[in-house]
Amino acid sequence: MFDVEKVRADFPILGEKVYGKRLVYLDNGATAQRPRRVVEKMVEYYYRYNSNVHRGVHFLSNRCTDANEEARELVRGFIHAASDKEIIFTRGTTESINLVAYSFGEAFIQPGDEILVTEMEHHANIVPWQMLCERKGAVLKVVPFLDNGELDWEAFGHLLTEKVKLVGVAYVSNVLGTVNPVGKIIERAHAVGAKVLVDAAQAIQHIPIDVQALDCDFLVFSGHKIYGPTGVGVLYGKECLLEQMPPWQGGGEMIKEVRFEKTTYNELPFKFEAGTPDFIGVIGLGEALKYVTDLGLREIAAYEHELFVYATERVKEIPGMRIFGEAASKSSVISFALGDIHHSDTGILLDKQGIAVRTGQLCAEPTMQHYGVTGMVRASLAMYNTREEIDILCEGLKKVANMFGMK
Ligand code: 7TS
Repeated sequence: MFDVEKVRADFPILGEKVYGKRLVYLDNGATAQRPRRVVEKMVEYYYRYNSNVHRGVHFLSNRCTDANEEARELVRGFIHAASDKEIIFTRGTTESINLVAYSFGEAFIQPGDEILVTEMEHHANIVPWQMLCERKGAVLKVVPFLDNGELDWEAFGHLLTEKVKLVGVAYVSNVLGTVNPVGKIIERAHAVGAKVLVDAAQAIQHIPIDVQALDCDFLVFSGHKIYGPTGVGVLYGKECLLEQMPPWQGGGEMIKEVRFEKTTYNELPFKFEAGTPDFIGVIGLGEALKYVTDLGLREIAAYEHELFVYATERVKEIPGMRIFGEAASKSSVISFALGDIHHSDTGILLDKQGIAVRTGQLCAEPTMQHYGVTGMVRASLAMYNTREEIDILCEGLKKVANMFGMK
């Protein structure tokens, strides 16, 4: 049984008040909160063991190195990768995608090749590919989505030709909440020889992931959306591909031998981890994954699904409500407009009631353009949210509607 009150007690911030009102935090898609044990683990390492990794002979350095590599093993196990060599630590989803766009691009992309992304991607899964296309004379193609928020499967079929070398797709859209059929996409892409990068930034915290079962070539996520620290993220890549890709940053730790005539590179995963990494962040991420694993991702997913269904039903009851994205398979995100009230006004008036939501373009301008809107209001749920908080959101929205004279 998932005990939400017990989970909430692990997150000190949830007991905070804003403007004298109890905080209702519904901006988890932007960043989730951290449980006490993640912060405490990091504090412990800062206070007792801090020392640079992979280079010391002394006790502290070895302790941090071991903890850093234990965290790598935790990530490997969490996403069921075949080897620790396939787990690269980065600053986050954005950096992971940029790494692949640069390095995969250098190794595999020729003029005229195509990169396929979807219309519902976050900017982080659009702009690095545009930069790659500009650098290499490749072409970016876009799979549209239908008004209900589902991918246009027919269009995908037409666009997926042998020219496509890589498909970049969000597992879960940060705006529409759509859970894309990544397994099917990967199968189809592989049939024409294309590789697939799965952006799991909004999936890792909600859906159990097995990269070997999915057979994805790359999968990326950020620590801070799965109750870990900011400034650390993961790139999973198949070893055979990572082996063929050049390093994207040069510096300490990514080398085997440095000579002015020629430098040779370290083995995986270190080839892609130049410089001092955020090892305390990595250790914090490992603790966050342990925390989630202890609670049980399946139990979390079941609780969140039930809460999401309740939230969708309640929000829909509000007169003048327009929800963007009603895919058959959806997760944890409800983006909407309330009548013709500007999204910022709705957000600010909810904020005054202690309710934190995100407003604006949600780093997904093409998705906004699809619906012809300048922005949306988004409530995004985490495992510690409750039905009571959804009720507070709905009451808050009704107050906003009243203030604008909506019936
Ligand atoms: N991809 C998706 C699907 C995302 O939702 C985000 C962040 C990113 C990539 C980038 O992650 P980062 O950790 O590197 O910044 N999404 C959001 C959001 O929806 N609101 O704020 C950040």
